[in-house]
Amino acid sequence: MAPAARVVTAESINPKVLQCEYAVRGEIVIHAQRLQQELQNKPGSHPFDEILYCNIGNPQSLGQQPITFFREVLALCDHPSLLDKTGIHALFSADAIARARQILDVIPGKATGAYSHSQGIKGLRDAIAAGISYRDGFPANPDDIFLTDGASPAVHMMMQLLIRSEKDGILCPIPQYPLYSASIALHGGSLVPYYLDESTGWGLEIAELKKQLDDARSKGVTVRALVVINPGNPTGQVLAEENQKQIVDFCKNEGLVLLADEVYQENIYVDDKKFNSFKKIARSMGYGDEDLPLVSFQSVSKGYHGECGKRGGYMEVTGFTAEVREQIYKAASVNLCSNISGQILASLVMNPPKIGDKSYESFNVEKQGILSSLARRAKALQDAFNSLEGVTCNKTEGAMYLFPCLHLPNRAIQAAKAVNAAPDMFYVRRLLDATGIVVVPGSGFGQVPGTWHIRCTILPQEDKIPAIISRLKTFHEAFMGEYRD
Ligand code: DCS
Repeated sequence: MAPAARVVTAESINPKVLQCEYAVRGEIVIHAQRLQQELQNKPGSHPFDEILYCNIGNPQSLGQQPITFFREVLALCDHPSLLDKTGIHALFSADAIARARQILDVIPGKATGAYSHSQGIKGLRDAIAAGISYRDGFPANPDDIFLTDGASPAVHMMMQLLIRSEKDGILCPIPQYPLYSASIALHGGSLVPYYLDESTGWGLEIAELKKQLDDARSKGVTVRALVVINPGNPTGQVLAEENQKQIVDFCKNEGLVLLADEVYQENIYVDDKKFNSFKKIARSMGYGDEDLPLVSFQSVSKGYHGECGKRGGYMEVTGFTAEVREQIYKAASVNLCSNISGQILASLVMNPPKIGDKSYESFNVEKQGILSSLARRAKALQDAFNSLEGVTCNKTEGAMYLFPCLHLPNRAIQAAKAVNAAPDMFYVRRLLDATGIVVVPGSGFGQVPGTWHIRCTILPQEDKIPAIISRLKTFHEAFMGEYRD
């Protein structure tokens, strides 16, 4: 009997799914996993003995330890009968015990295994709003907070809300973190690119925003929102306050929703830059709720805590009408609720131990230890990239990545063409095969046509960095030796 025709084929699924791309977990990572399997099955089968994953911002997968206070509170919330055990004070710090009790008191039924309110547990939203007010010096409203399973679902929710057809556009930075391009593709909208200026440290120019906006409008696209990632991914720049004010004014004047991706707000490595939330900037300019629709995305995945697998985060939604807010709430309620551990972590991230609390000192040692190590790693890798022939690398002021530019010789570009690969993919593939180092080609993030980049995280543990640098240098010299024009 002839095999039955398959009911679902690549041709018959939603074309928007086919169209969507996500390079951070794309082809090169699949190849790396294959190499890892080969190394396991046959040690010595490659010129390296381990795969070094510098492709994804996933700190704990590379050995970063979780913050003790956060995990103590989580453990106690998840297993509250521990709180009644004798000897509990020998195992957990007094303020973690107090915090867990406080959190359990605001969870209906004290049960982390129960669904919560679809926006997230009210008492945790109160804590997050208090944390935002403390950070910004302007009030925050717990009813504006929507707790989510990380920032990703929050971004999808906003795209779902704003995109009606391919005639709706979203202004996105190029290079950008591909969640945005993927989400816009999945929701059937149009990505309107604005280019960050590499020559000025990935500057965000208002003239460029205006040019791209006018261009999109002239093609009949209704531009609905502007995405700003600050600190930047993959570009690592931290916006100056003046620049942020210009961006706020631009959105206000042009009638755009400002989608502020602020997930790297704790990851700043230079003394002359500081994180300012867009809400703080807007409020400091005297703009209230009615002046500007603004969404701020925050996540437990990044910062010094890097709790990616716990899937926690929130969006703070301001400047929308009550009617629209109801619709956002309805969309959130279709998912029932975000996971409770993630909700608890989001409340902790926004309200960590304070000076005077029992855990403060040890907490601060852990936090500063991680952040200062990340700053050293960023600097060491940045210097290494800049020391390579034909490579220039802007400073990583914040976030978790370097995005060096590869000025590749023509012969390398031709060699890439001959195997049908983009030149940055060709380089990344050769790097992986020779060294086991996994980075992502710049094309996955978007780049000025004709320029080639790679994105490399700063996350491998510090003791691995010298070996990574030396492998990188050896590889690059050999590569240039082979292809130099
Ligand atoms: N926004 C930005 C700018 C990000 O970099 C990420 C994750 C997210 C949102 C979503 O994270 P969560 O859903 O976990 O909150 N960064 C990806 C990256 O570039 N590497 O790893 C993941």
